[in-house]
Amino acid sequence: MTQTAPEATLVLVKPDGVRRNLIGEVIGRIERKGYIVTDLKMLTPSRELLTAHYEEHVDKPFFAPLLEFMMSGPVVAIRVEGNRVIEGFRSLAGETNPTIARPGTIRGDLGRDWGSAAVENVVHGSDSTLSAERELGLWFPAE
Ligand code: IDP
Ligand code: MG
Repeated sequence: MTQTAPEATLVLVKPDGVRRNLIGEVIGRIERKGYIVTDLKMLTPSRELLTAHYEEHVDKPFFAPLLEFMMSGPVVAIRVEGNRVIEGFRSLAGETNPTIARPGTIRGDLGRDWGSAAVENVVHGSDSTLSAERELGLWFPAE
């Protein structure tokens, strides 16, 4: 039986998740689902990295607060592998807005509206093959 190489996605534990000591909780859910962590690092991202990462949102009204939030402390960047992991992690993460994200999801169980200008929702996950490749290249550049 032939098998294709597993898909990879970029997961970020955002600054709110790190501040609230949820790194292990997020990684635990990824691992219990059966996906494989293949690379990981902690860093406080630069404005340049975040501008490239969130390029599709540069013209949105929430872009400036989003960058301030994402630069407000360390994040954990994780490369995760598995068949259909891009879609699978988005499903684990739940909807963008943590107020209405379904219970059972990371954002639904662990997030809420804290009244900040940027939506704080614990995690990021790539939304397509193209963005996963682009984002993994930004956060885990080849040496
Ligand atoms: P996603 O993270 O679920 O893919 P996107 O629409 O790509 O959601 O937005 C990127 C990030 O920007 C969100 O995760 C959230 O932190 C923030 N964000 C999205 N929409 C808003 C908004 O309307 N106001 C403030 N922040 C937002
Ligand atoms: Mg997105």
